[in-house]
Amino acid sequence: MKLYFAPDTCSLSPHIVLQELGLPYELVRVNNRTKRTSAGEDFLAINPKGYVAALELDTGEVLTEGPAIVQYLADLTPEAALAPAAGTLARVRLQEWLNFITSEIHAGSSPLFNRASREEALVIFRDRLFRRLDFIEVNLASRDYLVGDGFTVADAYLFTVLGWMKGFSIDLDRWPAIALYMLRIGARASVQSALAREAEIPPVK
Ligand SMILES: N[C@@H](CCC(=O)N[C@@H](CS)C(=O)NCC(=O)O)C(=O)O
Repeated sequence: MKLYFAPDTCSLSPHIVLQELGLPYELVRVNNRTKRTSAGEDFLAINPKGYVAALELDTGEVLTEGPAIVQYLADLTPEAALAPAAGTLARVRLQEWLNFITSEIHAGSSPLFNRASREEALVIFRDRLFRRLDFIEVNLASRDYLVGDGFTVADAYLFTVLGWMKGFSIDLDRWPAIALYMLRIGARASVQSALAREAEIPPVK
């Protein structure tokens, strides 16, 4: 499999999952501005949506959308228990979290990345994001992981998007359970290895 990634983006989530599962993969860096890849390809020909993450399977098919990619990967190795079995309520709980993360935190923080956003709009988006973080805080106050007793793909995704908050000058220490969670997940070997492997690949022009 080939994972198309860009540093400091949501592609870190499937990358962490690949590391957790110990599956073989090739890493291809994408320049999100020029849409060229480290392999010299036109990324738009691989993912016409033009964004990472994209996972090319050994069949040549390309999967996009982070929540779909991580569930596909988890189901390749069910014994790793990175997602409850499909068809169970526990799996739907996982999907409930993945959807919350993708729409409320990932997409919800997009305006904060946008330099053209007006100050009044930013205040509204920050306030909404803070309320979502309050909700996560309540949940993490009584447990170490989002779903069940162990690390799942939802944790890989939440860790990834919460990692952007520092860049928005949002100090996660305001939410103590989240701050501890970030330390706990960030210390995992999978996270460290994924970050190290991404740093090894030079920028693409
Ligand atoms: N809905 C997509 C969104 C992916 C996304 O937002 N990718 C960003 C990085 S986090 C990106 O590559 N943006 C570049 C662009 O849109 O041109 C998903 O959940 O995978």
